[in-house]
Amino acid sequence: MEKKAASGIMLTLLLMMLTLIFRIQSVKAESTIILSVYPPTSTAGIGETFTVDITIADVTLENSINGVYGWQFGMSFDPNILMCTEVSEGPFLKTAGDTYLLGPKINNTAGTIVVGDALFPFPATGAIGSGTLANITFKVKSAGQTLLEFDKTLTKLRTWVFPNVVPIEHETRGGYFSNLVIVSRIDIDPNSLNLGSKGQWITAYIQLPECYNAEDIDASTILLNETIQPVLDPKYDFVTNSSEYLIDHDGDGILERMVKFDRAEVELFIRSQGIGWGKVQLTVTGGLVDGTSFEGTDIIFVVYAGAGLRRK
Ligand SMILES: [Ca+2]
Ligand SMILES: [Ca+2]
Repeated sequence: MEKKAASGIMLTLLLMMLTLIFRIQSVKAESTIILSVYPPTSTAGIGETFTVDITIADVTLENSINGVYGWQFGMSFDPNILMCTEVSEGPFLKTAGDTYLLGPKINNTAGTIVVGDALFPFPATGAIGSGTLANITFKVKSAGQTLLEFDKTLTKLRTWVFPNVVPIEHETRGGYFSNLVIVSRIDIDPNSLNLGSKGQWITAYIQLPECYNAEDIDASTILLNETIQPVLDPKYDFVTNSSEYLIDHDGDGILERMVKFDRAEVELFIRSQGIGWGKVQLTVTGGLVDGTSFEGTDIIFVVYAGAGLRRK
């Protein structure tokens, strides 16, 4: 009886091994497992902190052989710009069992992080699906930009195929941090604003320095004097049609991003500053899709005809 049971187990194991070998050979045909920094771009002011997730996506029993049993990643950043203050374990691996976190080893002089995590004891199957491996918190030391880059030799995924620990193929996608403020040229139309007069819009043309592209401006981040959002309603063609919002208004050969602000809102803001006549400095701020900020100012003249004069 015992012998029969033992040979039965052996046969099952043999079949398992054969299946696994077949799976190992077919790994490349399956979808790719991707480790990423999320969000891919971050920004924060000096002295502030921000957190990124290290995520894993699309682990299946096919592309990981038997699920993830352990992960490790190495990451580098510019230590002049950022300081890593904390690395904590994410929930992904715990979905398959108890885990043991190795590290983190944070070096804020070199700008490196190494951390690992393993299932212990080994369950029958590792973690599959998508999720977060770890959360990394950085404190911003100075203005600048840096990649949050995976160290490919230190970044590993492992599965377990009895009796061996086997590497899992994967790809990595690093992140990017920037808190640079690039000075841009802003032209606001009209040049003189008659408070109370008719007209629907105040238009701003934003031209970035040459190494940047106005196309990369994220309109939803734009603010006039840190208060007023531009019109973003997609019912307007100038919001959705790039041939309307990307134009070379000043004719210097470089495209500008055009946005329109609600004229009544801008007027209300100017009045709330107690300005009825004279020069007003308007500042336009915003961000590019990669997290870089821009800022620029223009001066317009406010002319106020006065309520009484206008009415009759
Ligand atoms: Ca102007
Ligand atoms: Ca231009």
